[in-house]
Amino acid sequence: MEQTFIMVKPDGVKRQLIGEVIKQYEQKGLQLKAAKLMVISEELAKQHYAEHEGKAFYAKLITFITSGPVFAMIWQGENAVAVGRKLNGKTNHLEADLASIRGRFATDTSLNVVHGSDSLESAAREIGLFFNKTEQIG
Ligand SMILES: Nc1nc2c(ncn2[C@@H]2O[C@H](COP(=O)(O)OP(=O)(O)O)[C@@H](O)[C@H]2O)c(=O)[nH]1
Ligand SMILES: [Mg+2]
Repeated sequence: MEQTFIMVKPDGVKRQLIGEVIKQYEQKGLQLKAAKLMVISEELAKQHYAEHEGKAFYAKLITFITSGPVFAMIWQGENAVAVGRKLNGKTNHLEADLASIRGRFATDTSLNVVHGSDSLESAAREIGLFFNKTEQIG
């Protein structure tokens, strides 16, 4: 069993897509292990997106991800990391499969509705950044 960190980004929360995202993950058979609505601090945003520091879109990304509430979640299941990437769709909304969350709802590569961990290592790191042990269902 794997766990992955999935987050509805500020654009998705504003557009009332939390329920839609949860529905996709539930219908694909993953189990919800933790969830919370929160505003990301600049410090947490920089830790979460440390790999992108120095890139052209970095400043815009930090501003965007801290611009309003996000809905952070842990989902568990077989191949949860790969399933999450597939359900979310490709980063660039023009390349995302039209059946994926980004393919259906993203309007821009920056405003792409959801985040999903890209590996088991990232998932463990991101889960640790966002959730205490007491917030997770065992
Ligand atoms: N404007 C812009 N934003 C980008 C670009 N690449 C990535 N981003 C943003 O930065 C986030 C993190 O990038 P990345 O880890 O590569 O993509 P992800 O793992 O699919 O979310 C993406 O989800 C986008 O919100 C880009 O080329 N242009
Ligand atoms: Mg990524």
